[in-house]
Amino acid sequence: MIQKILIANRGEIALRVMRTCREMGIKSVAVFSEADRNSMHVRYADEAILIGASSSNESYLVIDKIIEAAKKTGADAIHPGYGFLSENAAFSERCKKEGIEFIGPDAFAIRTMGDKITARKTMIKAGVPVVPGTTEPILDEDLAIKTIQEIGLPVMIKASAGGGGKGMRLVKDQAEILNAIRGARSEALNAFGNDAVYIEKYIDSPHHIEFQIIADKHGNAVHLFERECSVQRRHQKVVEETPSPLLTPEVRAEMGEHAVLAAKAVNYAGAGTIEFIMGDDLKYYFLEMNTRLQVEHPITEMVVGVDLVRQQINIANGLELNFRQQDLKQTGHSIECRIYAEDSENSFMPSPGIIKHFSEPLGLGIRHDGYVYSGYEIPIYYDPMISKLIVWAETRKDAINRMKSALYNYKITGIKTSIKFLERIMNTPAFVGGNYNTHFIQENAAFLLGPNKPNPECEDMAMVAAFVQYLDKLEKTCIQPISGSSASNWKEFGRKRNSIRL
Ligand code: MV4
Repeated sequence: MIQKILIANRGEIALRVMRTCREMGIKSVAVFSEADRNSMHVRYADEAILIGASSSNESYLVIDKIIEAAKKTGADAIHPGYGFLSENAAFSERCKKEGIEFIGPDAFAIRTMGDKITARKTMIKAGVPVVPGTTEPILDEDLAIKTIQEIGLPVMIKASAGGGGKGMRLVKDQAEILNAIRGARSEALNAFGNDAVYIEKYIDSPHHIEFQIIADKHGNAVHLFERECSVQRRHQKVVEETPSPLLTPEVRAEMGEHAVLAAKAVNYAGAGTIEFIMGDDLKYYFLEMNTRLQVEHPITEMVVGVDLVRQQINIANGLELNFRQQDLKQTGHSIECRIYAEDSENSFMPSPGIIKHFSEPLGLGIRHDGYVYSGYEIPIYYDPMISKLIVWAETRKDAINRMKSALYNYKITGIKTSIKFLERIMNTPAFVGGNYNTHFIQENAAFLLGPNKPNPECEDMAMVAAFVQYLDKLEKTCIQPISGSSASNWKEFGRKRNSIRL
């Protein structure tokens, strides 16, 4: 049985995993970068190991350093959290080779689902509905044009190595086809080192609905119902809720069965998520599988009453699931709001810096998964999400009211946050009415963005800051962090935007 877990992550998710470790009597090991010396996960863990410089390329993404830290501390398992190495097949494989339990799926499942063309083929074989489209990479342009004529415009061209919105092109006109394919292929090659692209029929204004699944190493798999994640901005989720206001009991049951089939098709073990897109006609299609614990997992925990991290650890220990599908039900309603260190009044400019005062809301049905505290300086190097506010109530209406109240009681000074923006979402008629899709933020922009007009200059700076992380990943960053400066480097990135090759 696992005695000690190294958490190969930082921020709120590192703390989240450690809390369950403590409950289970399992020791926790934190790893941290230079920028995270004062981070809460370092203080909370039983042990902590410095693994390198601030850039995640030199710390949280370096497999050798994580493995070395696990060996040094005698950790028998590694929990990767989300992001960083969580969906890295080579990392899962390496842990196995080193005799360290990877708390997540094996390399086969990660690889199969990571390659979207292979995932589509696997789903078709398993009887899971996929978006009408191709199942082989587009190599021949004439054939592509013919195929698109058969599918019918509009279509989406997607990178097989992509996902989460990266490397996608919408094609509305016949005349755009060739440019879109060539553009998508070169973009994909550049970003992923793989230029395979495929074609899907475009589903207009879809809902994003995902199913949580867990599977043990003995072939048992169940779903823990859905999460409605249609409130997104630039492929970043902002609000998630469960149950989905859209689903009927029949469609929910059928989607759940398809989600379980999807997991079984790759001999999945662990916690995972099957993403579907759904049209207003309630027709749904497999989009991709996330082979990790997700940011929004708490709303499932609130409504189903299962600790997903405990389940992951039990599965890693080789235990059988101790419940069956018919034992699970949804009780009440849960909503999660993601709090970002960004200025939603000002084109979502990143807003790192020192937190002066921090006090989170408390009370019945309120859960706060965070990591920042008064006096903490939010580093520029990582994701700007600083916490997740999760509420539970008996009905959707009560949950919205509880969320409004909790947001009102959430006080953060010293930096800008998205709290006001989230309060506006909770007051938007389409959200309150439960009739919204992935175009929600776009369609309600005037109401959501308040009196300030978007500033194109700021949009540009926010884009650049977001891009720096991406470029960093590609080892193409041409900006050096300003060492020893307490000034916000995020703003510096904005000022230096002209020096970045985009
Ligand atoms: C689509 C689509 C419409 N039709 N595919 C965006 C993220 C990536 N996972 C897939 N995405 C989409 N794929 C077809 N065939 C629309 C989107 C999409 C979207 C999907 C889920 C949540 C938010 C979205 C926002 C814009 C576009």
